[in-house]
Amino acid sequence: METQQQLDDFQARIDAGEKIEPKDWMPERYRQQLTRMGSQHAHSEIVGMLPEGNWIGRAPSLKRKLVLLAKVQDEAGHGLYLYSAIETLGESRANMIDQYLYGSAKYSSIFNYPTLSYADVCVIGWLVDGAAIVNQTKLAHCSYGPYARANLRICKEESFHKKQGYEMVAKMAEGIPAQRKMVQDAVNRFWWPTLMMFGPHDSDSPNSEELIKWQIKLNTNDELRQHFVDRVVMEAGAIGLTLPDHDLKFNEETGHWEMGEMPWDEFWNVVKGNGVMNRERMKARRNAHENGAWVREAAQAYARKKKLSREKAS
Ligand code: FAQ
Repeated sequence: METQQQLDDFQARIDAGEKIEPKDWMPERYRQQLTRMGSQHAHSEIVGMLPEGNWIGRAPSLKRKLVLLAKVQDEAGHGLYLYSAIETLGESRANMIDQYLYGSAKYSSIFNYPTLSYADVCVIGWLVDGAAIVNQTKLAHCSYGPYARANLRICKEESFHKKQGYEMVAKMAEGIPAQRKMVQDAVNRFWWPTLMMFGPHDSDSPNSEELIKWQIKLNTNDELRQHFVDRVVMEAGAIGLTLPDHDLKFNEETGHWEMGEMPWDEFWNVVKGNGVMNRERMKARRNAHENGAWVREAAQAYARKKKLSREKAS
């Protein structure tokens, strides 16, 4: 039973900007919400390796292959930081992974779109990593210590991802007409799905109020989306690319770029598992998990053997 006093003391700690650590008392609902959101974040990083991994063997030069290989490997690392952080809330990694591969846990909608050309990889670096940074820079200051620290580390690597993406997009944008066409086409296809990464409008976001009260989220979905749009409009203009939103216009009064209405039906369709690539992504992840069972068993057997020999020696 949680007493009102416990809840009030907890809220006072949050309001004072204190970090909550794994052994501290916390409301059960705080634990559940963080486990839900943080584990979905971890799953997204892991699924997120698939669209770009598809292009490692086909990147146009050794340099581009090396950069892409390093980036995709970083995403695996981000997944691991996040699973480790969320495990401290009491949920086992095996359960979280089970929930996502065979249960109802979600992962980011953006990874259910195909990567049709190499320009898609460049645009993912610029836009998708760019959106992830806007979101995660805030999460790096969230109230739960392990999740905040994991996001801080992720952001350092993610900012390299974004820079390499923008550099590639800029190079293509100043290339021959076929390259400019290819990169503009990638921007056109990824623009709206990238904006959907920030989640539904605030009025349709059932979790935001609670998450903001507990400083798990520091900003609403719409606030972060706006921040991202304001930044990207300038970046696109600087390299001569257009964004596929005819309603995009600058509001002198607010100082923000107003955007058109997003294709929300498409968003909910993808979230419900009916996007172009949902089934293929899940199949690839389940296969990888099942085919990797022997590696996990071998690693556990090795750890057991090491433990036994340490115990014998002491
Ligand atoms: N996709 O009430 P809200 C990356 C669900 S990492 C799918 O607003 P909330 C790195 C939501 O779960 C990208 N589902 O939810 C990378 C909820 O359903 P539930 C991932 C979505 O939690 C780059 C329902 O809709 N980042 O990209 C989405 O307050 C390049 C109602 O929504 C994170 O996960 C969506 N886009 O806010 C890797 C960051 N949006 O669970 C490779 C942490 C909403 O109640 C290459 N997460 N839903 O059944 C967050 O900041 C938040 O969870 C939001 C959603 C903002 C995503």
